[in-house]
Amino acid sequence: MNVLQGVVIASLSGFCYVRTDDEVADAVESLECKPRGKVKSADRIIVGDRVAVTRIDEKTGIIEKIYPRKNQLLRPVIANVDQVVIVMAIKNPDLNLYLADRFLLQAETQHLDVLVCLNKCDLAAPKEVKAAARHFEAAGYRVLATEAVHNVGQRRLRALLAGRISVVAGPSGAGKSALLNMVEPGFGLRTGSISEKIGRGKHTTRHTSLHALKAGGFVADTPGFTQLDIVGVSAVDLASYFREFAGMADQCRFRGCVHVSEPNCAIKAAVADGTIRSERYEHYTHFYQELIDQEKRRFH
Ligand SMILES: Nc1nc2c(ncn2[C@@H]2O[C@H](COP(=O)(O)OP(=O)(O)O)[C@@H](O)[C@H]2O)c(=O)[nH]1
Ligand SMILES: [Mg+2]
Ligand SMILES: [Zn+2]
Repeated sequence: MNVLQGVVIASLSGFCYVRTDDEVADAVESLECKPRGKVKSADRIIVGDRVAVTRIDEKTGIIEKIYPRKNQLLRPVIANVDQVVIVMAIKNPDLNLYLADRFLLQAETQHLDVLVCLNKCDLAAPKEVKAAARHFEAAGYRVLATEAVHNVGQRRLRALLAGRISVVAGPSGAGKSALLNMVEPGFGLRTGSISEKIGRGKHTTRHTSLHALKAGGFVADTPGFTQLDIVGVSAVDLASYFREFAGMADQCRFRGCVHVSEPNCAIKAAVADGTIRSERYEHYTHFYQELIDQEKRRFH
């Protein structure tokens, strides 16, 4: 029997669509599959799952096995995600660093690699782009300056997506779909202004699916983190999700210092001398308070 390995790229009305590893790069074909009975009862198959498939004919197959998941995002539901690409426009919509740090926090809580794309760089002076990039770089993140509509950053983004499963995240209108189209013009994803988006979308159900890249790997066409609540984090652990805090926290005077009102806090000292950016610290204290409020509500 011909058993193939592949990745579930979509799941619709009881069928899974599997892209097998030996699929020629240009083909958009996938096998329409049903799981064998014993597989079905064992676990729900989700997009991103690696599976073993027996081919029945040209177009269909049977899923024999689901391989263990490396991880699983809940919103959108997707397995085996390697990285999140956080897309922020420098203008239109205006760059919102608070929102960006919220996206970063979510990526950290899910233990995902992060790439930040600063998009629409054509709409700002280079000086402005550099200053924005510094916010992320100082926090320990890779930043790519892009112009989706002018193919700026195309080759580098392509290389960073190759061979991995990536999810894009970022505010509506930042250029997520445009960037994916830049990487792979064949995707033909819909792009548009925010006002155009409000008009449509209401009646279109959006299913999570993965698009295969020519260089190998996949990207999800649904925006990552469709819910921006901070979940699965306790206030006392928040600092561990701020990369640039990590190496310093053990120098605080008090064990269990949460870097808010304690004296002799190494994090606050680092903010004062400019080692940690004050915006990042400010956002930390916002999130901290939000988590404390959440915890209060839960226990009273
Ligand atoms: N000026 C400029 N416009 C862009 C750029 N990237 C995307 N856009 C435009 O921004 C709008 C929103 O893009 P879209 O990809 O739909 O954003 P999404 O909501 O994040 O998927 C579209 O009208 C795009 O043409 C860019 O680099 N520069
Ligand atoms: Mg889009
Ligand atoms: Zn401290």
